[in-house]
Amino acid sequence: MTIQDVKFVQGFIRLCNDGWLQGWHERNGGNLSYRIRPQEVAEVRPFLHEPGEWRPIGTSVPELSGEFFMVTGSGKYFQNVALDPEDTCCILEVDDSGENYRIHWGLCNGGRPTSELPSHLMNHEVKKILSGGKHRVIYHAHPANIIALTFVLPLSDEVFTRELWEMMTECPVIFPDGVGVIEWMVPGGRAIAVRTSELMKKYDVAIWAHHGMFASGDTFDNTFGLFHAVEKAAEIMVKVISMTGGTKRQTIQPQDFRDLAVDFDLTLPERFLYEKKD
Ligand code: 2HA
Ligand code: ZN
Repeated sequence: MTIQDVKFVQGFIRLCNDGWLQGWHERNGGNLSYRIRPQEVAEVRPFLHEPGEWRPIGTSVPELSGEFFMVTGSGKYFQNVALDPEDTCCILEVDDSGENYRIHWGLCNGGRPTSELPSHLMNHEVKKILSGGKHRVIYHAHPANIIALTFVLPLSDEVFTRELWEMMTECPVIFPDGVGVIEWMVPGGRAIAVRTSELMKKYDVAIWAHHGMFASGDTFDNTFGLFHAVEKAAEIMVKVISMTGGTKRQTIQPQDFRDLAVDFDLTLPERFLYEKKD
């Protein structure tokens, strides 16, 4: 038996490879983290080694004290994760204060966890609390169509949510809470982590203008599926704008969304169902 026989490790690797195959991970773009269940920590325990030094996370996540995470490494390529998980990923532990981490497995040729570790862990902290412990996956990638839209649409949660919902009937079913958008910020630090985790209190998706997207979910499948649905809706929007300059001949109307909400037992916030001027 190897660590790759453990189910969550397989799910982690599969998501990385699926994201690579979608074209969302040029070079070392994107990162993934998974909050490991206690019984899963026990499953991988035989493969863990003496932990490394405690190092600062760069922010404070006291609700995650003592938790173990599997995360991708800084500068590592998603296309290589399936080929060599032990070089490209690591398993780390958060200390009691929630301010430091140490590595128990992986990054066997050196390196550090993802440069977006502060954003990942702050998002995990928010989602762990709000989902009652259900959410375990935080995924960041650079999907081209959603990035393209951040040059064209106003950077507002209402506009992005409404336009994406209109592109595919299933969208409001898949992300009924909508999506959040952040103006361009320097990546990798605490400031963008704080802004993103604020949005994660309301949404499962946060879009970083001219950079990419974060999604949170309970399972690898649901998190990837959510990400995929948002990016596909963005792709349709890009095609519509490319064909027409943005004028739709017909679309899904606010009352259509209200009818959908009744039949699908959804709560769709009215602030996304505004009347359009044209
Ligand atoms: O290169 O995606 O945001 C990794 C990243 C940083
Ligand atoms: Zn990025």
